[in-house]
Amino acid sequence: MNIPLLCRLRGATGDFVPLDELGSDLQGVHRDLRELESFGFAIERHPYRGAAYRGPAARLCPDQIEHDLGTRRVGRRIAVWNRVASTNDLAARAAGSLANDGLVVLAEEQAAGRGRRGRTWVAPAGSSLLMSVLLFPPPALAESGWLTALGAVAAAEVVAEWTGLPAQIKWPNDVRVHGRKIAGVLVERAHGAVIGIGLNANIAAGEFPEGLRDSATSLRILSGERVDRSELARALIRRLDVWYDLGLAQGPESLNRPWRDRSEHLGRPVTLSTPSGQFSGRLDDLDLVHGLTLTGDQVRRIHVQDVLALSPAEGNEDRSS
Ligand code: BT5
Repeated sequence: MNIPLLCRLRGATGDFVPLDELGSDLQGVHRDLRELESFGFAIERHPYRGAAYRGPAARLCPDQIEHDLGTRRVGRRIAVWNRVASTNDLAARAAGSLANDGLVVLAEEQAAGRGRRGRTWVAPAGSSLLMSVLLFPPPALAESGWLTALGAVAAAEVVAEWTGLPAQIKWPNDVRVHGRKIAGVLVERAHGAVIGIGLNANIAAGEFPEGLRDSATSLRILSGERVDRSELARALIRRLDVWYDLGLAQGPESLNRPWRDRSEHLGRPVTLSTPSGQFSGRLDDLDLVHGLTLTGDQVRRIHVQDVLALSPAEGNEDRSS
């Protein structure tokens, strides 16, 4: 597919581009436009004025996602599937080969999308980003707490950028806007590590199952517009790559700042469940290496891996699971 031509049309922000500006071989330009149209891109043609971009394809476009991606590791290989059980399973299956480090698996639909502890992830076909990334992290980055934070930070940044709204991380793996969940992260470890991310892109309010209507949201609901999921996938892959690359170069601490900045809980009263009991206090610091600092009757440091659950100790803001 001629993606540079697509980019040229998109760059004209709705204006017509004369066909001779799209290439010197006019027959070739017509062929490339037909190919884009038959994939599903909306292109308007005019006999004299040329062609104008009118909207993205309804399905994910692998060529568009890969074009000029510019990442070092995440997205070195990209596989787009129509319907799978779970993208996490496909990514895990590719872990037999180190050459698949950075593999991104995307699907239009999951027959058995999952959350943590046997919960399900709901996404009408073609509505969301359902993405899994296979990585072979060095020991310092291999903790599931770090990998979960990586997925959550990257997803929150993309949501904030695309909506202009504050996107925050609810411990440990929810990305929320105004208290409603827009993305979730599921890290699974086998040989290698799989970071699974579900991000609600084009789900309309009425498309959520009854039980999620008050707790979930999507980019479409927040912005009032359908989003181009291929561009969204590119943005997410790039953010994952930036933070992972920084982690490789500078160590796990490098994710602390964005993780703290996006936390819903920092500076607030929380209750932590740990193997040695429950503790309440103000969450004064979040550090992926040194743990959580809780100030209550005394100051405690609790390692990220020892936090079984964290819940707000004030109000009733905890609307998603
Ligand atoms: C998660 O689990 O939030 C992790 C979700 C990870 C999904 C991705 S999609 C790609 C990859 N392949 C998979 O099979 N999974 C990953 P958890 O914290 O357990 O939250 C699950 C709960 O979130 C459910 O029990 C619902 O209450 C809620 N939920 C389900 N679908 C949702 C949605 N689309 N939007 C908001 N909330 C949802």
